Amino acid sequence: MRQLHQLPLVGLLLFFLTPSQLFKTCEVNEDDRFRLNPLLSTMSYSICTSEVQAANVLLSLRLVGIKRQNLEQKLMQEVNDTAVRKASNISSGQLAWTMMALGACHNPNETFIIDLQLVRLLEEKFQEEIENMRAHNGNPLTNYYQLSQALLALCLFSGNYSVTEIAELFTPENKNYYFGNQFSVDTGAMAVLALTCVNGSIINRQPEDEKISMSINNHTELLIKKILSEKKENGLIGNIYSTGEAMQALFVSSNHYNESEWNCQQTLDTVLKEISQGAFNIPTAAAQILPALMGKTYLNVNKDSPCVYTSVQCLELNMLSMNVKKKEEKLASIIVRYTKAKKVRSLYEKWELEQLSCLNSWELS
Ligand code: B12
Repeated sequence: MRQLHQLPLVGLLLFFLTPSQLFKTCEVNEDDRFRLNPLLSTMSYSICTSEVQAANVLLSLRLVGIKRQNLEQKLMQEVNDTAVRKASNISSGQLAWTMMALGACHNPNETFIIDLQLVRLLEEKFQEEIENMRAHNGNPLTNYYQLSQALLALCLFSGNYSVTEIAELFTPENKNYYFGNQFSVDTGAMAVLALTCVNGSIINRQPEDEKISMSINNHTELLIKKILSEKKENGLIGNIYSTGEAMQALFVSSNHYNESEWNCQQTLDTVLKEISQGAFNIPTAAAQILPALMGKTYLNVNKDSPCVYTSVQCLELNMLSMNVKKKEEKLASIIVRYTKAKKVRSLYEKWELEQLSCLNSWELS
């Protein structure tokens, strides 16, 4: 008999309160945020060529709360279109990404909601992956990264899946975590995120559930060990492109390793250096590293919470201006506008400080 599980809101709440699932993040500090500009440029200025890329970038921007009105609108249209017209024809991971991008948070003026039809479709695609594994020597239709994405989205959007089946499928020994003989850090990290969500959703804690939960917990612990064993001397985990998702996995499972095993700050510093050297010139790669640098994970996807936008004047200003002169002109004109608006005096003072620190950091770099 298939054991079905859903994630009600209460479950989500408990999940964040359960002491065994400790979240510990680190993030780029405010003064260094301008160093993320190249990522935003890559995401902003490249024309999205694929649905996956659009969903990836939209998800990333919404998770970290960076509002780019035109870009977000365009991406929203593109991803919405995928959900409405192409959902049946895309892969399990593509559908998961699409749903997560649309459901990352909620804007009052948006009409799109993750409807039950999409969730049911993803359940079907997930089952097709599993059936393919049964029929074809353990090989899914796509790969384990996508299987994990699908599970994560199902968990986040209260889809049905069998926790018993999950505990069997996601054992760390599974060959699908490897390409050749190499452990895929990206795949392991995505699985950790999915398993962490699933484990948080097991709320009944009947003896049977308890056993499954422990087994999933063990898988997570072993996967985290494998991920950490791929840590390089400079702090990267796997390679530069897998580091963001590995960081997310480590954020959500800090109960599975000791503080001495991972120096988050060292990883951040190395990634920032790589960014300045142009490592992330593909939108998907930029989109995959950004959330972790802002202390966010894919588990922060929450269709019921309003989208919160961070102050990014500093980033915007740096991007819009090609040199200090232009920057000063822009600053002056904005200051005039702000000075006129006396009502927002305190806001203005805060903003002015941000601009000054922005200019300083630009000039120092
Ligand atoms: C699964 C996977 C593969 C599988 C893909 C086939 C399969 N069995 O599904 C295999 C093992 C064949 C593979 C091969 C390679 N991969 Co690969 N792969 C992944 C992985 C883990 C998941 C991709 C996925 O399914 N995404 C989710 C779905 C929804 O998105 P998608 O866009 O539809 O996914 C497709 C593309 O990503 C494509 N693909 C996979 N790898 C690559 C690499 C490049 C350069 C391109 C253009 C496309 C591509 O295959 C996916 C399935 O159709 C990602 C990890 C990640 N963080 O994205 C790495 C990743 C995308 N791969 C990477 C690399 C480097 C490679 C190889 C160059 C490795 C090598 N040295 O041979 C080759 C190149 C393949 C190519 N098409 O040119 C890098 C890309 C780095 C970058 N510059 O952005 C990633 C990010 C891993 C990493 N951390 O280094 N890969």
